[in-house]
Amino acid sequence: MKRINFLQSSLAFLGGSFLLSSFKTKGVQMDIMENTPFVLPSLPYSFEALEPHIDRMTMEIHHDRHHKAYVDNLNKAVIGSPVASLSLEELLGQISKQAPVIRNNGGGHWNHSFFWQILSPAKGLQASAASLAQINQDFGSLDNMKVEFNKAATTRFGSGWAWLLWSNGKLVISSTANQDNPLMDIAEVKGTPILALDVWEHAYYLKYQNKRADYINAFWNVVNWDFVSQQFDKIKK
Ligand code: MN3
Repeated sequence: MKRINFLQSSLAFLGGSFLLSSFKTKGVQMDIMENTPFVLPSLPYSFEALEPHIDRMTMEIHHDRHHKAYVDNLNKAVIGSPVASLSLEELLGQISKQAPVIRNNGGGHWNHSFFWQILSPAKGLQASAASLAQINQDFGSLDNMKVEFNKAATTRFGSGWAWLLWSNGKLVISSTANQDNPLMDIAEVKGTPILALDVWEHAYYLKYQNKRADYINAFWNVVNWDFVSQQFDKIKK
């Protein structure tokens, strides 16, 4: 009998409504032959949906090759090991005890699964009143938050991510190297992300080449503020 109870990714992504709790699902019981405790989620929109801000080919390669490789390599690394029974978030919370291959690919899987939900082709989305009030309290204004976020994204040397996260009772900006994230016990700034931007060159180089700042500016046109606000609301509950 196959006992597959994995991340329920396809369900979690229905309707563009992402359930972060799916990442917490302790459901990696599986038949060892199945070999897939972690699953590549579908994009909740088409590859070209974010054009002209993020181009079709970048999205296709980014999702189908880069993200898939993180999932495949993570599965290979955990199969048959005691950590195969942990949820992804549990794994990230004790990443200091894990091999680099799990840190890199586990982070890569979580970060990209989150990032696809941060993006949306929908026009006119806005931060909720509650999240906007918190942003105003912690940054002065939405524009100031963006300035600080852009700075973190621009100045992250090499490959990494920029974050807006809830940390110690307030919203803060941080950036991490490679596929690290604020959920990891080794993170300099730990907390719960509500907004993220991938600043690896693979995320923008086809369209923007070395002009990372142009990619960062374009990103704000495709932010899914509904999703961001939902992440904030979950934290405040
Ligand atoms: Mn990437």
